[in-house]
Amino acid sequence: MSRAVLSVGSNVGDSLAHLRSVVDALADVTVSVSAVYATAPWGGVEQQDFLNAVVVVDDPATDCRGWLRRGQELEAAAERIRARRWGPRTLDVDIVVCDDVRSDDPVLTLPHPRAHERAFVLIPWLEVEPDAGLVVDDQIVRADALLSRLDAAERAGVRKLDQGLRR
Ligand code: A4P
Ligand code: MG
Repeated sequence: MSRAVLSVGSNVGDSLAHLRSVVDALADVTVSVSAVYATAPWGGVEQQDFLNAVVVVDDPATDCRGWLRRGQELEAAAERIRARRWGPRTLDVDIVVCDDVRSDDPVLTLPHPRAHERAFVLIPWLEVEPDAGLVVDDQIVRADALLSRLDAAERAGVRKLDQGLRR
């Protein structure tokens, strides 16, 4: 059994519908869903802005690998084509944390190795879990402290929208 924080993102096609497909598919196991945020692209690839959100899930029948698998099934259902690293995509489902698991396995690295430097993950996560914390360099650090370390420009690139994901 496990509880996971999922970061979902899309910048190709009907992005809101792609994010909703995750919330719809995981409705039975969803604990909380953040607002939707329009976010400037992270990672240096010139591309359209993303929509991002965070979904917290909890299911006795799903382990951490299971969340990865379910995320990849949803990516496949959104007809995601793996082209360029950090490039445009219909749907990306990343596992930010899963229970207290720490792993450097490239198939499932936990916590997600770049979550702590991404305002598009930290801002929606803090909205649903204001006391969230994350292990970075062997130390647990509050997500709000991680966010305050980022450039102001990075934080300003994450803007909350009025549309929600739950129906
Ligand atoms: N993998 C390992 N650990 C994890 C984990 N914790 N969660 C493996 C999910 N997957 C994990 O991922 C490559 C491999 O990572 C998978 O096979 C999985 O087993 P991928 O999704 O196929 O490749 P990718 O997404 O192109 O690469 P990467 O490094 O995962 O990219 P990211 O980190 O997902 O970044 N800017 C904004 N504003 N918003 C975004 O959502 N997303 C990206 C993609 C770039 N810039 C963005 C956004
Ligand atoms: Mg990914």
